[in-house]
Amino acid sequence: MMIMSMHKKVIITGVTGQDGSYMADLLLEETTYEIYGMVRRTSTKNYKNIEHLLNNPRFKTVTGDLSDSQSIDNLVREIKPDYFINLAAQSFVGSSWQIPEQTFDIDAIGVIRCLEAIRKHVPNCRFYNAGSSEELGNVDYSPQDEKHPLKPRSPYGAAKAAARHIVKVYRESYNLYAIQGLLYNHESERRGEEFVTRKITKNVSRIKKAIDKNEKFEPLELGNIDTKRDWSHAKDFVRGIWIMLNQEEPKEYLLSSNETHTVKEFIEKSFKLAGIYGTWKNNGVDEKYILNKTSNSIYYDDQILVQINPIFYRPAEVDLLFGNSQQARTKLNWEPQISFDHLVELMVDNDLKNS
Ligand code: NDP
Ligand code: GDR
Repeated sequence: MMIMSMHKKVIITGVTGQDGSYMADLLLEETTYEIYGMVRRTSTKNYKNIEHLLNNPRFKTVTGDLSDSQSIDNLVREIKPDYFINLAAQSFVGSSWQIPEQTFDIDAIGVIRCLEAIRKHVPNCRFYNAGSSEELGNVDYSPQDEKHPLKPRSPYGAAKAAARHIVKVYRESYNLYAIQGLLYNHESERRGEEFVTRKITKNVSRIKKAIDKNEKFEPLELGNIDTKRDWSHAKDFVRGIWIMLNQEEPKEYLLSSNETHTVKEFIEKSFKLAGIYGTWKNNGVDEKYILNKTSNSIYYDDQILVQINPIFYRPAEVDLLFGNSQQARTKLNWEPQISFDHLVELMVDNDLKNS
């Protein structure tokens, strides 16, 4: 494969995912660069998030896998990218206890594979790796800033923390522009359906449809709903990543909304936006969100909207994440545009319309 171009070239891994697809959208809109979206071989294509890009002449899919160093090396050698944005990962914290080796292989060793290819073939390429507030784990103080120690609580968090160290080692050893942002939770209409926000909004839509038709419905089942997260919209965060990658010096920043909310709050807001009102009863594993009684349906009596299923509990939980992104706001002139309330609204509306 011989690739000649006047335009700068960007490799985005994880392009079929939430952040990768928004990053491709952003760069196609705001730059003239050529985007190489790395996809991995799957039996059934999962191009839902990038379908709208497939006819764009500046967007190409290329095949590679973070578990395969040869594939990464080949892509970097052939494309000679100006930017390499690594958004691919085993990104689900809950699964990282079931597949710890695979999680570490992709989320930590995979980063070495990218860095090695860059060091060898394109040392001037700017590299971004997706870091996470999960690296901070059971936090020492709130809100957390860039100085907070790494205290991961999951194989996923440990892998991302290891990646942070290796990115720093390569930056300092080989003088690479290699950084790992520290990003708090970000969600969207493209969020994977197993993450709690999307799981909630999809199920609110399912329950809303049943209620409208006077049909019985199964409750939404969740794990620990008292945990607190600092949620933003993914579109705001890919913009932050791009600004971070285009500074004079390679410096790492924390991106967050600077607010924290419980999973319970997310549940209540989502149901309310669909016109469904409930009341919490009991505590812990017996806690339930019960549909408020109205006069117009037999099924409206004691219908459970949400209940706890301990299979969704994690072996170790991160109870509270609450970021302080003041550095990014001051030095990068970055700020999220989409509020928590607006995020929930966008996600609920989208699922009510499309699922
Ligand atoms: P998604 O789960 O939506 O996307 C993950 C992407 O990685 C998918 O495109 C997936 O491909 C790809 N992928 C998984 N394994 C491999 C592999 N072995 N080789 C190549 N590609 C692979 O994640 P997000 O978009 O939400 O997150 C992007 C990055 O940011 C991840 O690294 C995540 O850990 C990190 N992060 C995310 C946060 C968030 O709140 N969203 C917060 C902090 C960090 P496929 O479609 O084939 O499965
Ligand atoms: P998180 O996101 O672990 O913060 O990782 P997730 O949405 O999975 O969980 C958030 C919180 O909700 C609790 N929870 C449940 N979670 C899921 N998925 N399913 C449930 O049924 C459920 N019930 C309760 C969880 O225990 C947790 O406390 C996300 C990912 O995007 C990572 O890749 C990223 O690095 C971090 O955010 C920052």
